[in-house]
Order: sequence, then C-alpha cells, then structure tokens
Amino acid sequence: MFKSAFITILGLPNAGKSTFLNAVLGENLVITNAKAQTTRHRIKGILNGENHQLVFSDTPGIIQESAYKLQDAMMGAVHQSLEDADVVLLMLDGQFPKVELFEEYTKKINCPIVVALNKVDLITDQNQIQETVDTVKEAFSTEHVFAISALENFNIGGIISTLIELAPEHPPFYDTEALTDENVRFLVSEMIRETILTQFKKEIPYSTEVVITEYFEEEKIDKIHATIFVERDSQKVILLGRGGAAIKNLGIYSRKRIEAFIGKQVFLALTIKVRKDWRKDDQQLKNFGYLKS
Ligand SMILES: Nc1nc2c(ncn2[C@@H]2O[C@H](COP(=O)(O)OP(=O)(O)OP(=O)(O)O)[C@@H](O)[C@H]2O)c(=O)[nH]1
Ligand SMILES: [Mg+2]
Repeated sequence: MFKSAFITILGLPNAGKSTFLNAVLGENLVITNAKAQTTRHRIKGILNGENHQLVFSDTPGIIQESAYKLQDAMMGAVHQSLEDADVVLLMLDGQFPKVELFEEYTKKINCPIVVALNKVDLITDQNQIQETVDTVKEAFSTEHVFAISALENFNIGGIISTLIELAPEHPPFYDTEALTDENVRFLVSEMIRETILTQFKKEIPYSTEVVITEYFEEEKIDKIHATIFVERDSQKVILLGRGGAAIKNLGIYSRKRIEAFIGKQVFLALTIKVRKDWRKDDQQLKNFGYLKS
C-alpha cells in the first residue's frame, strides 16, 4: 500500500515554514531569513519514503493587508495551495501563536489540520509550552499538535509519522527520486535573493527580483547569468556599492551558496536593471511569474 499526500504549510511570515521544509528534506532547498516575507511563491518539496510520498508546499506568510500587487499575488499562491491540500500543516510561532488569526482560515479548510508550535527552543518554561499545546488543540479541534524546533530539528519525526498516517492511499504524484518540481533556474534565483536578504537592509530585499537569463551547463562548471531587478536608480546604486564592492560581495556569497546546493563549480555574472515600481505593475508581475499571463 502506497500513500501520497499534498501538504500545505500555512502560517504567518517568519513562523519558520521554510526552515521546517528544509529540516524535513535534509536539504537547503528553500530560502529562509530573519526578515519577514522571504518566500514569495508556492514551492514544492518532496519527501520520498519506501511506501509514501509527502509533497509539501511551502507558501508565503499570510499578511493581513497587502500594500502591493506583489503581495496580492503572494496571497493568491497561498489560497491556490490550499485548494489541493490533503492535509494542512499550520506553522505557528510557539512563543506568539496568535491562534485567533487562523480561526477564519481553518473554518474554510475541510481536510485534516496538523499544528506545529515552532521555535520552542526559545521557550524555557515547559508549562508554558504545555498550556499553548492545550489551547491550540481546543481552538482547532485537533489532537495533532506538536511543539517543535525546525531550526534544531527537534520533534520533526512525530509530525512526519502523523502526516503519513493521515495521507490517503494513492500512488506517487512525482518521480520517487525527486526533491522538488521546481527547475534549477528558479532555485538558483532564490539563492541569490537569499544572499540579498542577508547582505542588504531596509527596503532593498523587498524591492528586488532575480531572474536567471542564461544557464549553460558545462562538464565541470555551470555558467550562470542573473539579472537583479530593482525599483529605483537609488537602489541600484546601493546594490552596486562603492566601486562595485557590494555587488562583488553579493556575487561571491551567492556563488558559494549555489555551488553548495548543486555540488558543482559555478561561474556567476550579475547585472542590475531598474524596473520602476515593478511590485505594483501587473505586466511586470506577469513577466516575473507572479501572475498568470
Ligand atoms: N530559534 C528558532 N528560530 C527559528 C526556528 N525556525 C525558524 N527560525 C528562524 O526564524 C526565521 C524565519 O524563518 P523562515 O523559515 O524564513 O520563516 P517563514 O515562515 O518561511 O517566513 P516567510 O517566508 O517570510 O513567510 C529565520 O531567521 C529562522 O532561522 C526555530 O525552530 N527556532
Ligand atoms: Mg518562507
């Protein structure tokens, strides 16, 4: 008997959804960062076992009010991921679970819900953890509540066993060797965006989109050309840095990140272009794959 399920990871920005997915897969597939709204698309990560396939969808964190069309599109990705979910994995920050924010959402969900209370490594009071677990069990009428630490890989196993139990009998949806259905170009563009999130402050990461314009695979090296789009000339100046120092540094760390993931030497060239207010522009959002054309 083979079991397969689509599992949608749902939660507020910064709850640790992407960190959790990486912990489950044992790979740095999706990007994570201390800044909120890191994930912008639905990204699938696949956990294959002998008799099961769990297809996780990492999603953008839910925001109450969107300020840009980009954020509308991100929330669209969340709703779309809920449509085909067999199980919803609600990822809450164990310290600030904000249960009330999800009562609306969960009422509309008609599949089993598993709740993870993440970041319990930051909570020293065991009673506090137990009280939150009890509150959450009651609020979502589910027995499946786990106190975990995605960062420290604590208690992840219990969630996986429960998800396998809840998974319907079904043949695998994807190749049983696959880690994701995303292409390498997209994953690489995300790794550059992750480095931008780490290296730049304030609005720069939020105003940035990365597109891989060329990807040549040679025997010993992958040659990649990426274009970084920003919203204003002033942002381009910041990304370049004095004498090009900032973009040079960005190139070095992005290349290392990509090499670690694909296990091969990489040549990376970066270009910066301005697309004025792209986050508010339907046509640009289509070009960048956030809206359907
Ligand atoms: N201490 C601690 N930090 C964690 C844990 N899980 C995630 N984090 C940190 O929380 C921050 C956010 O993690 P992400 O995985 O990017 O969160 P996310 O829910 O995917 O965020 P968005 O993509 O913005 O919606 C990062 O700095 C992580 O290192 C955890 O279990 N413990
Ligand atoms: Mg994320």
